[in-house]
Amino acid sequence: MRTQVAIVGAGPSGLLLGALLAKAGIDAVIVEQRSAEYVLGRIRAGVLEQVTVDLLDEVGVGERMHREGLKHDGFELCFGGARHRIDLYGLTGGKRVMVYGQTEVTRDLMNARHAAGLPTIYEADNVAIHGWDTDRPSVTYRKGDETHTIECDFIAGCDGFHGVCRASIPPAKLQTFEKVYPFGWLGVLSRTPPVSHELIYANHERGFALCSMRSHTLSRYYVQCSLDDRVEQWSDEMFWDELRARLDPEAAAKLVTGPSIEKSIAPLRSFVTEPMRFGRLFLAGDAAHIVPPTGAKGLNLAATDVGLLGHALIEHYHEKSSAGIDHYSARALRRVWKAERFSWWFTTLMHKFPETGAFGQRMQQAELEYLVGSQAARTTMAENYVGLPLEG
Ligand code: RFL
Ligand code: PHB
Repeated sequence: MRTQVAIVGAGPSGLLLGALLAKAGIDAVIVEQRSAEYVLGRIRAGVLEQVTVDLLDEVGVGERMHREGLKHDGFELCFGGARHRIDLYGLTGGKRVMVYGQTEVTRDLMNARHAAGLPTIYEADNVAIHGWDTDRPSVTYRKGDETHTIECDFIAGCDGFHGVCRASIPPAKLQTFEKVYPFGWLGVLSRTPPVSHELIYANHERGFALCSMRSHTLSRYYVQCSLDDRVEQWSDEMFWDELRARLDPEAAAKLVTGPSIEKSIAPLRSFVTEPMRFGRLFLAGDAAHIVPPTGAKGLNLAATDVGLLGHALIEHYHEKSSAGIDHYSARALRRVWKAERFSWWFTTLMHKFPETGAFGQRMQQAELEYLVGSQAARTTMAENYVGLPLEG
């Protein structure tokens, strides 16, 4: 088989890149190791920046998002037993975020791809990339008893943190930067109305908590947990008790609980690979970088990476210019590092770090009080949360 761009991974970055290329008449094949149902079963991000919303509109899959997504003009910080609002809309001159789950974004992109008859190979085994440092790259995979080869002009590595693309680069050709946090997030999805109409990020001496949502009837909650914890050790009742204990009295009293329909533990990590291009291979999304989820930036960075990459490839094919693909890595990394900084800062501000002791706790308290008392500090936080401009 021959195509112009072989995309490895059918998560949000691979599917969005496929949609951008298809709209420009560029051929692409997506190869995914899991089944479509498995990909849709992963409960992950919930908050979209305006740039992500714009990209989904650009490829024509925004209709359901605009109908069912929830526009949020602010969120709340909870500490010392009280909540304080960050007025995103007022502080950023009219910007907001959209609460619409990654599962739904993925479903919309998958459905559009299927309806257009575009090729996605699910359940591909032994996916491997070849010749990315030559003029004739290719991707191979096994399906049943047969090995298949896709010859292509470029390979897009959209295969997440554990994917094969970054792992295929000789270590001497890349530099990685990493910080692993000494805790995880235990997340629960439940068919209950959200405790509040906006998100609540809570700093508490027992640890961080987050109240989020997917709709008016579906809630998503998280509590900071130990990396040694196992999901099976956490009954629903224990989870609700712990969440309640970390909220202010009013939210704790209003919390509606119910059976969990999904429960999982995610480790927290900051990670960046430089560069994001190796000859004819481009990395995008979680394949190139990871942020801790506190700033809600992971999916948004994945979307802006493929926005830059998609437009660069279109420029290459339509205008015979390599400027976009030559600058892709540097342009993407500028934005990546700013989101890394914000996610690291927000994580550090909100979580319990046993090793920093009482001094660390007082520093968090002082910074939180400074934030709620200073419009300048709140503006900085708000402009990062709604998403920094694509360039700059
Ligand atoms: P994905 O979603 O991991 O998709 C990669 C795909 O590649 C496939 N794959 C392979 N395919 C073929 N061959 C191989 N060898 C392969 N290896 C892997 C995988 O099966 C998969 O289908 O990466 P992508 O597309 O770059 O998307 C990134 C986002 O998923 C991620 O950044 C976000 O979910 C992060 N994130 C959040 N981001 C936000 O912007 N806002 C949020 O509110 C937010 N909340 C979160 C999050 C991530 C979380 N977890 C669980 C890590 C909350 C959580 C709890
Ligand atoms: C989520 O709804 O899953 C979510 C929301 C905000 C975050 C992280 C995760 O910062």
